[in-house]
Amino acid sequence: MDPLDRHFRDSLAADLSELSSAIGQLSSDKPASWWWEVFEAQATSRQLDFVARELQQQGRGFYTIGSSGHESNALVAMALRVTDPALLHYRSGAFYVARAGKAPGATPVRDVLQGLMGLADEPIAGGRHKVFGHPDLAVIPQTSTIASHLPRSVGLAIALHRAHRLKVDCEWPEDAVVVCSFGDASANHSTAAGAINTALATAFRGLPVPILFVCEDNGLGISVPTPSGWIEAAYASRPGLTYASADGSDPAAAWPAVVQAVNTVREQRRPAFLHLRTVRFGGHAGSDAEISYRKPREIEAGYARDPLLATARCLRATGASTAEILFRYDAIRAGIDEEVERLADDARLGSAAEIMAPLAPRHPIRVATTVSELRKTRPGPSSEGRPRTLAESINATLDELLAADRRVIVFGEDVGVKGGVYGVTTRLARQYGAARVFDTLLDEQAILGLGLGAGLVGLIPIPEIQYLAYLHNAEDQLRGEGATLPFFSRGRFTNPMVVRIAGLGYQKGFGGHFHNDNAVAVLRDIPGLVVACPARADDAAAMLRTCVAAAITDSTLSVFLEPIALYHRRDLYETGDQAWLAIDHDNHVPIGRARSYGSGSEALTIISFGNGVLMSLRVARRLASAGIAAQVLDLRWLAPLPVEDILAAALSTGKVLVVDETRHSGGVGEGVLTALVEAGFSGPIQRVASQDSFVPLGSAAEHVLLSEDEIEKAALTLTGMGEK
Ligand SMILES: Cc1ncc(C[n+]2csc(CCOP(=O)(O)OP(=O)(O)O)c2C)c(N)n1
Ligand SMILES: [Mg+2]
Repeated sequence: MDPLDRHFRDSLAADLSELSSAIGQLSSDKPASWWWEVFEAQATSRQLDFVARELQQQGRGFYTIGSSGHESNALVAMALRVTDPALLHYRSGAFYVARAGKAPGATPVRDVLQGLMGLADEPIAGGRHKVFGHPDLAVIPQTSTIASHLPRSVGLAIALHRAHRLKVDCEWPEDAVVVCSFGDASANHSTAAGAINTALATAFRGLPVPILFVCEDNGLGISVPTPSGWIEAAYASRPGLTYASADGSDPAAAWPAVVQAVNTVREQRRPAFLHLRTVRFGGHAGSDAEISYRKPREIEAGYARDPLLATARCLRATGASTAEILFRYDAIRAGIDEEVERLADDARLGSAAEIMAPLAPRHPIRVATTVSELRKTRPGPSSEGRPRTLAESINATLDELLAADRRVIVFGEDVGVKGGVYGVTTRLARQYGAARVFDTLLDEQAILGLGLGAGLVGLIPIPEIQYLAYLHNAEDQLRGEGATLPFFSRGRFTNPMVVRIAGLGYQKGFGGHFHNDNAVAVLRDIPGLVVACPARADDAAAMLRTCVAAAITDSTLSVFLEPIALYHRRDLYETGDQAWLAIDHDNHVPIGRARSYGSGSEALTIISFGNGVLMSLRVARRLASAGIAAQVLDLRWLAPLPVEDILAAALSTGKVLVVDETRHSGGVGEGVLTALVEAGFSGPIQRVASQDSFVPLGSAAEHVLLSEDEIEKAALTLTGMGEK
């Protein structure tokens, strides 16, 4: 028998003789039925922890991080409504069961067991991960990355009011409280610190931020102690943050603090921090031998703070007998065992296709229809008619999309009154108001977190990341949070979003790595993520519409990578030719389709994207004067790559030069070459790319960034005209 189980039974039995006087001191205005509800949730969670470890030993279960010692988080669920969105710590098992207890027909035991056993019928992740989540319980599943759910939670709280104000169909009621729980070590993570700061800074400006932070403080992060008093020191006196402290080992005393915290958020629509002091039983996980870093005395001392025992004592104070309590405790276990047997033959995920189904649903025809609906709402000349630069075209298309669909919001650093560092969002804030086009804090995690939360409330967020280099410090919000949500919720929860990012090199006169960053590898391997990279104004308009339509139709998460150096470019070949401007002819550009400059009857195909398209077209003209015709293929989409179009273009000319402005290692060109080789293309292939370097200041950048001369030289070599 697990020592914790033994301790609970023994202590309860001992209470018969010893605790009659102590029981008299317990005061609670709650009736017996209420305490039974709490006990039910806590004991179910506790017994599930025991069962999780047994299942693992039997090779039938795959997850042993438990909630034992944290079960007073059930009180938080008791104080909230089933419709309050919850993003939970992995030790919030009793919260989950308590919330399910408020929803008729819910099956928390089966849900958790299916998760532990990795079964395909598990209600949220379908066997993809062990998470707490349920669409009908407003529990949004979380990843294992500690604290990474906080930016989204804060974003959800901020976006909730915006959605209602904009009269957008929103899944969560207007007076909802967003609750997010996390551990004490997690509270130190910069992601948590940043998110809490975002909540406070936003509330400081007078905006509603109805979020309850629950720090389940067990004093340990795996083996590392959190100094006693630190959480209180860090959060008890933050401006605008209501702090409430509750001892989880004394649920009767904790309850008023929990209620006060919830009510503050609900009524005042501002953040509160509930410091729920807990204890951790059974080590960090089944595999963690805590005896290697904790003294046996310390471990045993924790048993005295068992919340389940404390609730049992409250029950006794209401008149319940020890026998009744133990009977219920055992009956819960028996019920779990029966459920395990019922699930014994249930299926696990059986194929890559089944596993990947929720990753990136794509319905290109429906997306095309959505595009035309968006266009119908706003006919007229706004984004068509005259030749535009890339920046003007993106601006006009954002304008069009904002006008066409009230769910669209545009935000980021300096995108509001200033209209963006490069003027891409100019005039939009004035036209659509601060509820829809607005500046954010200078924190990329907060920007993406707001986008992730806004997607959950039914908005179509178009956040801007000011420079590609500054995506990297927040990239996990896309990778770990955004892209995984449909995967871990079978598409039930999604975060449609189009993240505009200004990036890539060749900004003459404005140098240095951070404004010329060309690292996109980190985006290209994120499953399901679409990466668009328009080079010209007409493509930019069409591709932006496609991304927004895909967000609406398929909840697609896209990155829209805008080559800064092309924003205001007008000329292609010669000064004043204005040949880089383009008219938006409203052509639809499906995801994953390339654009060809040329017929395919040329001597070679140059495959490129972004700045490389402009450089390649210029080189193609030089080649033409040397009698060599070259087709230029603009990939337009860096993920998924337009493999069919790449192959067709390669086969049509028989020779391929890949022109890649990103780095030689990990650059986009690697993917293009691989696609060709895998498709069996056997003609000659060459690749030119930028150096494996950061980009230096000023004209020194030319030494590491791919140049037109290099492209030309490679093309001549490939066609047998170059130096031998
Ligand atoms: C970003 C990140 N870094 C490291 C880990 C590995 N890890 C998992 S849990 C944990 C400790 C978390 O402690 P705390 O927040 O106090 O939660 P507790 O497990 O004590 O409830 C660590 C380091 C992780 N999951 N995510
Ligand atoms: Mg901890």
